[in-house]
Amino acid sequence: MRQPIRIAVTGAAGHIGYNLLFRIASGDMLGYRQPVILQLLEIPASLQALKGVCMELDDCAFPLLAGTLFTDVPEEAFAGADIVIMVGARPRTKGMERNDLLNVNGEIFKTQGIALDRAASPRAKVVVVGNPANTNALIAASHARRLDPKNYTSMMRLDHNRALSRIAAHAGRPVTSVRKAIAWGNHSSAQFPDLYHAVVDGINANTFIHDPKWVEREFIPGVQNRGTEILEARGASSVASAANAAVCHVRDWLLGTPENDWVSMGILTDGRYGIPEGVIYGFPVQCSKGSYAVVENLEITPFMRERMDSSYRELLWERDQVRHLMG
Ligand code: NAX
Repeated sequence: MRQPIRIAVTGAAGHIGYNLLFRIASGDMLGYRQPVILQLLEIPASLQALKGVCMELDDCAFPLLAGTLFTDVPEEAFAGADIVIMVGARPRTKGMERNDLLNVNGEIFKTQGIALDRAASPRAKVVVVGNPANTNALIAASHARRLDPKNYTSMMRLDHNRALSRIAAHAGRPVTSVRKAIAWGNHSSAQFPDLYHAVVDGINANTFIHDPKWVEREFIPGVQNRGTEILEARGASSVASAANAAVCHVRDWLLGTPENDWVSMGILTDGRYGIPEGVIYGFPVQCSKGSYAVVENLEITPFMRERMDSSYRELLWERDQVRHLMG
């Protein structure tokens, strides 16, 4: 039997948490031979609910679930964690401006970033889901001393998956035929979903687009605003698809991306593709055995450049709002 992998999940009693934990414990994330220990964090007011979730996890009798702990103390949840999935965040409420949200949640990611750096495994891999995900990840990464800041990522995978699914529907092909979509930039409506490098059954996706206006009028805004569309239809935000995206993000990071494909991850910038260093930005990456590498040498047209820079400017603005929270 393999050694169990310790997975910390914050906001574990929330909606995404409830959809995520059972997927992890069943083996969907790390494979059906890999035992896991879940280390779950919540605020004190939600601990009772989290206790109930843990009771349900027990009742599943998952063969791979080697242990569960729940707590409201960040250091306890992060202790020795190999993977940290940071979902817990305050929702945006009525009357709250975007910079209020940045600050309220930024405080959480400062506190938890410090605790994480003290307590987690030095090789821990971190993915931030709680919004504004890219800037929250940046705040947590800025407090990394023992940990490698490159191991702090934000989740762009929901946007990536949304792009794949839309391309498949437009081309009239199964989603398995589509590869190499990209969600560049911020996880916000300023992201740039890119199908220009995508392929369908090995052929450039452009071949399947008969109306060039479809990309600008439907594909790009459709992916950018999908969260709002779901909120309106369901009366609640994306939950199961977000949990699924977190499963995909961690699975591919640890187990590797399929050959001749890539995924989108929010990672610390280093100047590549003309995006200056110092923000967490969505890039196409290929992963192997727990490391990732940015896909190089993709052609960037002026149309793409404009959208990529605009997403960068939004991230710069966000960073300015939370500078006082960064280490
Ligand atoms: P919920 O409000 O259902 O759950 C959030 C949970 O976090 C709650 O149980 C709350 O008690 C807990 N929490 C709050 N502060 C905490 C703290 N300091 N420490 C630990 N736990 C804390 O929201 P849910 O639908 O689960 O969404 C969670 C986050 O994901 C939100 O910020 C949401 O905006 C974000 N999303 C991000 C997506 C992405 O693609 N990156 C997509 C889906 C989702 O919108």
